[in-house]
Amino acid sequence: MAAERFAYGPGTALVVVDVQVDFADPTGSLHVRGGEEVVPLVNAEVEAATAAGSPVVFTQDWHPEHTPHFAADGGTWPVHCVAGTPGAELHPALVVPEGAPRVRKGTGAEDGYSGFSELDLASGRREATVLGDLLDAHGVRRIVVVGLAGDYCVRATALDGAARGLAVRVPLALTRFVQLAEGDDERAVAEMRAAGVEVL
Ligand code: VGL
Ligand code: ZN
Repeated sequence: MAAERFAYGPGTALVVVDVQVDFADPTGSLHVRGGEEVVPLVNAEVEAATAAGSPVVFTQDWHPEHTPHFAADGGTWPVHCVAGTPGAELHPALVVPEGAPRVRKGTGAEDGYSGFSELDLASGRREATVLGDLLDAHGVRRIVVVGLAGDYCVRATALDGAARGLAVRVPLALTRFVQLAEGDDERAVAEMRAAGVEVL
């Protein structure tokens, strides 16, 4: 794959999705296969973006102990990224520039796959996180979405970004997929491309 680099600058933000211990570390409770491999690559991207004056935003999956998002409470997933626990921390090897904003999602009874919004599973209502306003405040028109996982939070963030009218890029080298079902990676890529996301 071409190691093409996004032309970073103030109008372009780097959104680093959920590079947290539970996803990115082999000891994590919802380890995404190969997640640890993206950490140094994401670090290089953070450095390139920062050097060019791009805002860099970090998202964190940030759940209560009980949520319909977890299998134990009727949902899909093993318990992961419980607010304030070590598993919810950003991966210790991840470079986080001082003052870089963190957007926490899935904090209530929601599926918080997208960095931009949360879906309340009980009411079916979708509510915005601070990410959209934050990017607007910086005059951002383009985003690069990297991190974990390609078939869930990266995909949902990229789709929401495109729906907001942003130009969105997803470099596949900087993500990994959960693959609950075989082919989820290809389906996620196809869905993103169909929505106008540039998947590299
Ligand atoms: C995610 C599954 C459950 C993700 C979050 O960050 O992609 N996946 N919660
Ligand atoms: Zn989650």
